[in-house]
Amino acid sequence: MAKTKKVVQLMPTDIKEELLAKYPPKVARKRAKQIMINEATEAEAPPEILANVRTIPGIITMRGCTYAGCKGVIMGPTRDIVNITHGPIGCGFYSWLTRRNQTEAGPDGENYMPYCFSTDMQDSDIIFGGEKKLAAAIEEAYELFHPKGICVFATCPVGLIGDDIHAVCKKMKAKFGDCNVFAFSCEGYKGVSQSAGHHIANNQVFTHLVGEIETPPEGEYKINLLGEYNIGGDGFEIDRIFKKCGISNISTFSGNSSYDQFASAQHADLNCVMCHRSINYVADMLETKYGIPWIKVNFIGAESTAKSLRKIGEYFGDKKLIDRIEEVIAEEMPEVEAARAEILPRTEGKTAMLFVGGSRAHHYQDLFAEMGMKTLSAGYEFAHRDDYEGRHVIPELKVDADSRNIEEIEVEADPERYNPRKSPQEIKKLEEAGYKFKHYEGLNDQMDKGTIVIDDLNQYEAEKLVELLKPDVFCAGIKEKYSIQKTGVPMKQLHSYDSGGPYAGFKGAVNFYHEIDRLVNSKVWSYMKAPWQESPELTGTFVWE
Ligand code: CFM
Repeated sequence: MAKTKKVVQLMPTDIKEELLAKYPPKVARKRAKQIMINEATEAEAPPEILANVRTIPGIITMRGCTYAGCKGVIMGPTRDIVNITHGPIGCGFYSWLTRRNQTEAGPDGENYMPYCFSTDMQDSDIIFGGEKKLAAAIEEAYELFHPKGICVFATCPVGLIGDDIHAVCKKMKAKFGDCNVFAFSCEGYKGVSQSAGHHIANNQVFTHLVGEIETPPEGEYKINLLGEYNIGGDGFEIDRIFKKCGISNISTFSGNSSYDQFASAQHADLNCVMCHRSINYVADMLETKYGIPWIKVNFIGAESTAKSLRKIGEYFGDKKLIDRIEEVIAEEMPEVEAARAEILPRTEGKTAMLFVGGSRAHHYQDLFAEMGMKTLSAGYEFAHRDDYEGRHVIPELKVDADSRNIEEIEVEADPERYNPRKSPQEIKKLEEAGYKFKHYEGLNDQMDKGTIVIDDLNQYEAEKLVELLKPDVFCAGIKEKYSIQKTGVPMKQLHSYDSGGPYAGFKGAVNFYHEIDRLVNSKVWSYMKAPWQESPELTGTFVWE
């Protein structure tokens, strides 16, 4: 199938039409608003995209649930908090080490990530209530491990039967005295996707954990790295670079993190936001409560890494740091350049499609651009309009019933600890020199005119898109992997990295160049023939025949 010629003559409007052709009229109308032809010109903004709305029932979405976003994404990578899933065993089991967030066990060796803690709800708990069982599970975890923190996650049935998990946690916290126990109302159905889970998780971490440790950690040029989850060791590579530059990373939210790091986050002087979608709330709250400004960074791509480091240097404005950052970039780049020079003749002009979560479909375009590859189509599973169109649309965002379902917490300046790290004059001076605080331009801005941006892409549209545009590589997740490979197109998982990584930072870029080079230049998928392609009519016999 991959041998079929690319249909280059198709216009983006034709492609959109093809994607919608088989839908009933009502479904087609809704999907049409989520499929956007990027027509941005300097003067006019591209058309609005419909995002963060419910998936139409019956459509096989790529999305996950709210519990996944809370327990798996935000809290999952923290090693020394015991995470208990209150619910049937499946929710705990399927979120057990399935996201490749790596960790170091830390100097104390306290690492609960290999464990799967669940209350294993049964029919009787659904009928008579599961609060007693939850209290017993918390008690058992405390007695076995004596952790600094225990977190409890609600699954769908917990919300339906009305167990008061917050009251149970409060009681247990008071009982223990030396263990921070708190809960998340992150029932899977709570929002339209895992994005709701990020919000719920961040609110609770901010309320119950950030600011608990008063003693400032040592180090110069203190930052927090927000929205980096150490998938495939990305965070290790970024930390290696920070260390080399002399930048102290107080707390990563939440890759390779520990309880104490979250609890000390208020001591940083700058927040660097990687994944805007999952964490921009925390950046805003840290600014309002403690006076820490935030900037957007991206450590995916060697050029973007260098740019982000320079941005950090410029913020602190200290010659020692600025010079050191330049030295580090000069030391790291030759290896990157050598790898790039080697692969470029083979990758230049190839094409990619990226449909991932809420930030990677954008960040990875930098890496592909470094390889001379063009992104034909991209989109997010669960991003909001600001991740596509830029933060300037935030005031226009509609609050619907689904977003109202998620608690908004009121944050105020801390009467004692609020300390603006930069005066309004200093901020103004930096901004006049072109520096951007609280700024994210979104995915659309980077994509070429005529490319197609699609929100909440589904199984059917993914296959159709590949059939029509035949990219050289398709990037998404495990649910998409095999159906795409069966069309003869190589598929790269950008959630779990297919057991690979890191891809962040300088060393990560080199890894990525080599892997993508191998994928887009291998013919193996184009030799594939599904059984029904060889003999369309399958016959079978019963064993006793
Ligand atoms: Fe942020 Fe993520 Fe992503 Fe995300 Fe995710 Fe992930 Fe992702 Mo999978 S926090 S939005 S909920 S960058 S798990 S580390 S890869 S969908 S694009």
